[in-house]
Amino acid sequence: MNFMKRKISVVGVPMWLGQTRYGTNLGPQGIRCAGLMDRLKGIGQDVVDEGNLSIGITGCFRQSGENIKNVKTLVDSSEKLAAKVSNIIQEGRFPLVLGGDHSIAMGTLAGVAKHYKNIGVIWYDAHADMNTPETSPTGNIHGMPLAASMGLGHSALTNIGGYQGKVKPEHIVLIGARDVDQGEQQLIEERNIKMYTANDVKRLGIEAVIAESVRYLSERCDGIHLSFDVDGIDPAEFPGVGTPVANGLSYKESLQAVRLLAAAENLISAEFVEVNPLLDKDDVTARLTVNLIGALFGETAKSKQVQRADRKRSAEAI
Ligand code: Z70
Ligand code: MN
Ligand code: MN
Ligand code: MN
Repeated sequence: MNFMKRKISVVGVPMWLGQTRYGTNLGPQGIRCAGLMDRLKGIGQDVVDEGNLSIGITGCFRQSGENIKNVKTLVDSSEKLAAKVSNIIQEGRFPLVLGGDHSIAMGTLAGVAKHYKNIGVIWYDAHADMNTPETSPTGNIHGMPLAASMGLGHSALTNIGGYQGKVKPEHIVLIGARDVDQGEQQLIEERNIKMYTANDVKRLGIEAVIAESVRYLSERCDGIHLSFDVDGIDPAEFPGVGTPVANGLSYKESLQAVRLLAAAENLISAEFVEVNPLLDKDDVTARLTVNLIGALFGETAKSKQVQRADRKRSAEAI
């Protein structure tokens, strides 16, 4: 067996107020309806669905004069998620968080980092999500979670979980970046943050990039969190996203990436974010996201075939 057996707890976060397009709140249900639980059970993983977090639904956008939207709702839900994720780890289980827009990463990381001194983060994304209200072109919090988790930006965000500095800049690897704002680029250079742009991945190959990233983080960290924003993948293949950026990573490369991570013993948590079923075409983004999650937990092309045959047989038996 070349993948880890894990005790997985799924938690959905129907959040969309980290940006302004309604629909990422439907992401967790979209992913579930595409068959997530059956697929994970089908490969023998111990998995429970803990349902969706109940989160604030009122968004009134700019509540203050500052360049940041929906702070209060975002902080409240992040606190809930942090507590939930922390409990899951306390129980010896692996948190698999379904977004929701990427602002939810602030809560996930606050919950995970309570249990690890030095967490490593793989940030698979077209974006760097390292803005602060000073540098953000939009005021959208889904462009800020990595900065906030490093302790930079609005104090309401940096203090989520009751402590600052969940992640150190030298413990982050960005993969797939291709739409990085000026202030983010400056931060990446100043703090010497490791980044593989989408072009770097094409040049080096995804196998080498993942191997290098895992080696880099394993040398420095006591666990690795995967934060997978599906807009890292090219919008021609993953249309169901709110902020599409051309020239992305391919689905095939991404599947290979998660397959390689399936064997990583020090993978401690994961989240899949930014699936927007309202912008999707025939649920392709949700369905392929389930393939990615399946592969992260050990599903192979062969095991998928076997499962499909099993499902067909049991359907015929009814
Ligand atoms: C831009 C901003 C972003 C995700 C888009 C976009 C940020 N840099 N993040 N999609 N996940 O508004 O800060
Ligand atoms: Mn993102
Ligand atoms: Mn993104
Ligand atoms: Mn931009």
